[in-house]
Amino acid sequence: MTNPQPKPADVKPTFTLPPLPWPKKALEPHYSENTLNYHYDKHHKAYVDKGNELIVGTGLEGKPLEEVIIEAKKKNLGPLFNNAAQVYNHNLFWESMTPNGGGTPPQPLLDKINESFGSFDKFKEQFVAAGIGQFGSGWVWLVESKGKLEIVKTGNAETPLTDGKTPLLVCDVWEHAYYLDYQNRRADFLKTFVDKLANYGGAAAKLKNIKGPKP
Ligand code: MN3
Repeated sequence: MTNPQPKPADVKPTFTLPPLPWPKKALEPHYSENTLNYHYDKHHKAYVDKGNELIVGTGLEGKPLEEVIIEAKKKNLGPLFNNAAQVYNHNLFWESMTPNGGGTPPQPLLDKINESFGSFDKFKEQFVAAGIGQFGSGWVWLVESKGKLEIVKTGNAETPLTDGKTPLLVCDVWEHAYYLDYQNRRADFLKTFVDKLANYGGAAAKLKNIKGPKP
């Protein structure tokens, strides 16, 4: 343990750990409180704390999270980018799951999924396959880009935000995300995610919120 530097009371940290959107047991049996005790309390919090350490002196202190991520990438601040992006990615991951998740996506998301992937079943197959195909640590995303939906996979902390795409839904495929509940069975975790955990209502709301010309 290192002693934290005293901070002036009026300086708010740039990165904060937002509360989970549901009680820790709410996703059981598909995603356990035990996993969240590590994944949220330890892993996610560590990215918040490390990000707040690394941002000092960069001129990005106090900027919105998305801006820090994009600027850190542009300026080649690798460690700051990694921690800031991991804060964002985990925030979105918690929002991407909900008790009694899965089911059929509400409109207008369902129409866009059908248009972009052929059918909801094909979307789920492609999303699971992308997550299985991400070698090592990373993320699988449903994003909006130029009026279309896409499935994107990224390695480590990488996020489609830096490519100008709007994330709607994300699944964490780092081993720490699923190992306690699923051990090495990443495919089972991904199938459970799309069928039982995914917050399609939340993704539909994010799609509706996209600014700019509607396709
Ligand atoms: Mn994680």
